[in-house]
Amino acid sequence: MRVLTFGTYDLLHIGHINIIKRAKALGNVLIVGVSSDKLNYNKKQIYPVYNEHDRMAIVDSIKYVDEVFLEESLDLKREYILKYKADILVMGSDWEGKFDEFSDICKVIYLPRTEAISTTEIKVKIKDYL
Ligand code: C2G
Repeated sequence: MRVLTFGTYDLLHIGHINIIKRAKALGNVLIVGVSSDKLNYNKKQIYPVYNEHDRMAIVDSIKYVDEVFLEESLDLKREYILKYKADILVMGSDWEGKFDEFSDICKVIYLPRTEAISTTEIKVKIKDYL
């Protein structure tokens, strides 16, 4: 089974690893769409701390990940699911219900988020510490 998931994965933390590990356990090949710098800027008006090349290299070096590609737009999910021949789309529970429209071409699974950690919280912590 081919599993596909998406995310920015900026300042990689245990919440990211937990979902990637659980996503891989649902199949035998895990493909990760890493959201581009431009996509993030358009969504949040802020660039990630690590650029897209570094984020892709970091995610690609995780032992559960078989393949990475650059997710250029939030509106191309259907195209990516078809292109990468995904059997399962996995997203964190913060996206619950948002991708149900793709259940005509693959299984859509939302996994619970890891509590009490996020890239935003890490940024705030570092800022306060300094
Ligand atoms: N995540 C998690 N627990 C956390 C933080 C993140 O399980 N404490 C999960 C998210 O639910 C997501 C993945 O880790 O599935 C990547 O998270 P982000 O880098 O924050 O990416 P996100 O903003 O969800 O990007 O096209 C999809 C979007 O770009 C998704």
